[in-house]
Amino acid sequence: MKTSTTLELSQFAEDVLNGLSSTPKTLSSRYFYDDEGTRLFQQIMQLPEYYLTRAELKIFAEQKEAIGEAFTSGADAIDLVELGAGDGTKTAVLIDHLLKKSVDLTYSPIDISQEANDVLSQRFRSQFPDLRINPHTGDYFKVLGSLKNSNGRRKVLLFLGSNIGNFLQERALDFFGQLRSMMNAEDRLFVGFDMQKDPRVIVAAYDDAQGVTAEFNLNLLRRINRELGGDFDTSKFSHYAQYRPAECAARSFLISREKQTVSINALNSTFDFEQWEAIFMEISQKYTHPMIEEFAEKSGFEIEKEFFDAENFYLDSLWRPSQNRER
Ligand code: AVI
Repeated sequence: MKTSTTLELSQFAEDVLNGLSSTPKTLSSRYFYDDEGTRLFQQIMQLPEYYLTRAELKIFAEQKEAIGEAFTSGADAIDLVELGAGDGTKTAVLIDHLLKKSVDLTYSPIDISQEANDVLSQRFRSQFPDLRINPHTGDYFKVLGSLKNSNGRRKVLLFLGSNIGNFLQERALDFFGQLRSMMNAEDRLFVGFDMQKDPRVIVAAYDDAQGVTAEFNLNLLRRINRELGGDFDTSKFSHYAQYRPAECAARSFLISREKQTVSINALNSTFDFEQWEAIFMEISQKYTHPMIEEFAEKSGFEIEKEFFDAENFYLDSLWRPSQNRER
């Protein structure tokens, strides 16, 4: 890597610079979701190989009664607070059920993207005219900090889609610990976990036959071209997905098919790639039950109730703050 001047860089630019200067090279999957990436992810969720979304939706559809009871047990009113809601399809199933049960309910999606919040709120306003919606745009923890102790109602935090799987283990533990510190004793956390299963099923989910996941990864190179003036030729990279069963971790890479040099104007830099050199793009962690128990315990929670699909492919786990760690 060669950089000639010191520049004032955006967070994206800085992360790309650091990632492509590391050994091995890496790019953060956090940046997958520009408009095109969001569209490709919507397509992934429809793929026959990508079982995660269907499994979680099935849990919601088939167990909404029990989930609703668990959310409301011991509470007169609940505020559903969703961290990174996406298109809200799964949450809509629960909201519909809770409204039909006349539960005193509000819904607060939190997203870093104003546009994502606007689209979702608009959709839910027309789908559920009686629902009170309070969208918040910004960093999860800043928003949650401002919501702590704001009223006497139970907050149920939703973190669905196995989004936690895209965090490295240490960061995931830290994330849960931070959530815990922003919760009151009566609040709950509802987390979606993709479970360990036949490795072939998992690899297929991240290496689909139509190549949509490959495009999803390559789109980050195109995003660098668009936003940072890069000259990646995406035909010179191919997507490679692997699953390591002993670590329960799926990882995606982009492999440089030839020796090449890529330049990125906004970074005033060039980056050399050897033939077959890899860029590490994404981890999608899978879980065993003991791993989930350990997470809950180490971050100050007790598992209250668990909702599996029929195949045990996926788990939505409801956690309450442990009493002995009250802050
Ligand atoms: C958003 N996240 C949970 C997805 C996953 O399964 O790790 C992102 C994804 N990457 C490739 N396909 C889907």
